[in-house]
Amino acid sequence: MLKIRTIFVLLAAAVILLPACDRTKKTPKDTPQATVTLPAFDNDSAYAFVKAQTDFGPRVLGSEAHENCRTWLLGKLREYCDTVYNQTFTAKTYDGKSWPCANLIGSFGPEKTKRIVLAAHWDSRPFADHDPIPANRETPIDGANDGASGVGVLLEIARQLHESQPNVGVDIVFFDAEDYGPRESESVPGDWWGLGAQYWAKNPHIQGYMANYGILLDMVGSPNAQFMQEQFSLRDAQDVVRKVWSTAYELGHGQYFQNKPGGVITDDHYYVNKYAPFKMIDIIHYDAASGTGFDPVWHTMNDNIQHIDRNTLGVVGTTLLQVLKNE
Ligand code: AHN
Ligand code: ZN
Repeated sequence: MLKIRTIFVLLAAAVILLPACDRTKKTPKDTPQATVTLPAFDNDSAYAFVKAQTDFGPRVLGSEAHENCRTWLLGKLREYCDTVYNQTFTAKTYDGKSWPCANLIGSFGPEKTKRIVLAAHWDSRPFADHDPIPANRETPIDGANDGASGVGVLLEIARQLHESQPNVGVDIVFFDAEDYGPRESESVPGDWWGLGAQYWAKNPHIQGYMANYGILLDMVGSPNAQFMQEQFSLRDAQDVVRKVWSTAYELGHGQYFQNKPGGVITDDHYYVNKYAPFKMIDIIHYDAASGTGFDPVWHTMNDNIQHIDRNTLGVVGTTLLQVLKNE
């Protein structure tokens, strides 16, 4: 009895005294306050993820680098995501060849019905057909910007979501066989670009798979990139374009995400919009002055890690994290 009463008295005293103690214990101004850490996109980490891919060498279909990079990407997805799918398929390219390929999918909150797809392609182009030096035009490219930049941003997003998940479900999709289209000098009728996206849109990783919308990243690593509003995205999902561009504007990234129409680009999102039951937009660097509409290094041997600006990766990654948080 006495013991219980003693404990009670002590507890009561503590309740009365603690707030008083708090008032007298002033926190010095230079002492960091205990705060809840919100997920923050790490530009350096995203850059390291881009470099890790280019360090394998060109991730061209059928190459050892392609296979090694696939293994590495699967490992990273398994480290960060709740569920991972290795969707293998055979890609038949315009030259009559067949290649073992894989779309790689990492899901967060697989039980959630409201879902957003974030995508990029992880293969790189087998020939630098736009290189200014003719002797380089049969050489495979690193694709630091064309491929690896989007994957790098999404791996960093996956790393952040592993720490703190948004309310919405997220599926990160790395498409294979995007960039084995015919050379500029060739004209081969048919849909030879975005073979992985075509396969996934027709054969989703889960039967009856549905998302609210998708966002594709392609060439998101150039210094001072300009993301104009790609025109298939405007045609098919103008509301998503508005949402992403206004989020970027609110974050102070209006210089990158410009409120102007850009190119008309048959990218992976085009095939998702054609074959899947939901719409996807494309965040892609647009350069009206380059002649191709893309970055001057596009499909050249200069599309390497030297050309990647971690700040641009950060602008895109921060915008996407905010879009997810707002859902
Ligand atoms: C063309 O419009 C020829 N290609 C757009 C798809 C692409 C290639 N994205 C990156 N490389
Ligand atoms: Zn390309």
